[in-house]
Amino acid sequence: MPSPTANTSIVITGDIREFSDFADTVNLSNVSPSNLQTRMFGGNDIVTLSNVNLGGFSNRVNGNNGSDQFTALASSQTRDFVLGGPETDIINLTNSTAGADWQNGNKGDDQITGGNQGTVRSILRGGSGNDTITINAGSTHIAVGDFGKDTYILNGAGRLVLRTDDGTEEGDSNGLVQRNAAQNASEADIVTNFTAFDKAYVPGVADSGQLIREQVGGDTYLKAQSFTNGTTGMRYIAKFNGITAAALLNFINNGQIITGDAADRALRALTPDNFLNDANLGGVFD
Ligand SMILES: [Ca+2]
Ligand SMILES: [Ca+2]
Ligand SMILES: [Ca+2]
Ligand SMILES: [Ca+2]
Repeated sequence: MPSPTANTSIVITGDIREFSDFADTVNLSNVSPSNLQTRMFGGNDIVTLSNVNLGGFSNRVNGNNGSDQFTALASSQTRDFVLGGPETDIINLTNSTAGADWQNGNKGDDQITGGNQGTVRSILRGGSGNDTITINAGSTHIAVGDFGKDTYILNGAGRLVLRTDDGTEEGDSNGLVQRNAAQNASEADIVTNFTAFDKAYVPGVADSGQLIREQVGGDTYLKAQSFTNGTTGMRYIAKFNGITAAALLNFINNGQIITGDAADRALRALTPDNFLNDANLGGVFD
């Protein structure tokens, strides 16, 4: 039951706060406590997260329907759990300096940007749709595009989980997210600025011997035609912009493109409960 009044929330139970179906503009620092599970409901909401650190995830907020925008206050030190919900959302926590945030765009073509910090990684997920995930310079984060044609912009250091036919379906607040790799080159994810500081995990592929490289111009597609769930036929895992096939082979040989059990474990570790309990996720992304 949404609040009947824009920019105003009601607490439904002891743990759930609900704003209105209108376009709310809110600063969660002005509501107390700010760590209730907060639903923004319909409308194009503009949400500034609270900078009050209450332990655990200090902001837990879902934009729900509408094209919603989420930002943090300057130098915010909170851990946050932000879901865009359906439609085109922007979750830009550049102002946050703590990291260890969970940012998931869910359905729609979303823009996800992680906090500016040195070593504590956030999880930046696109959900379904064609999402853009940005890691700012000087930061390191885990980036998961999920289904759709996603673009990874690696100005900092990334730990990418690329989608393949790995036989799993990751649930989110809006239901299942399909993970299959692309059948056509034009539908493949795009990775930009992949360097010696980045790693990419390829779950659902048994070993690096299954990986195929196809250079087109100055860019190289990473492909496979055999997957652990039994899928056969060529699939496009991602396009690495500005990377030659020889350079991509070097990344594979250097252990920066990770397949097999290590990649599957990394994907499976990405649950909110795991992450809340251990922001380092047992070190599977080191
Ligand atoms: Ca909304
Ligand atoms: Ca939304
Ligand atoms: Ca999305
Ligand atoms: Ca996506």
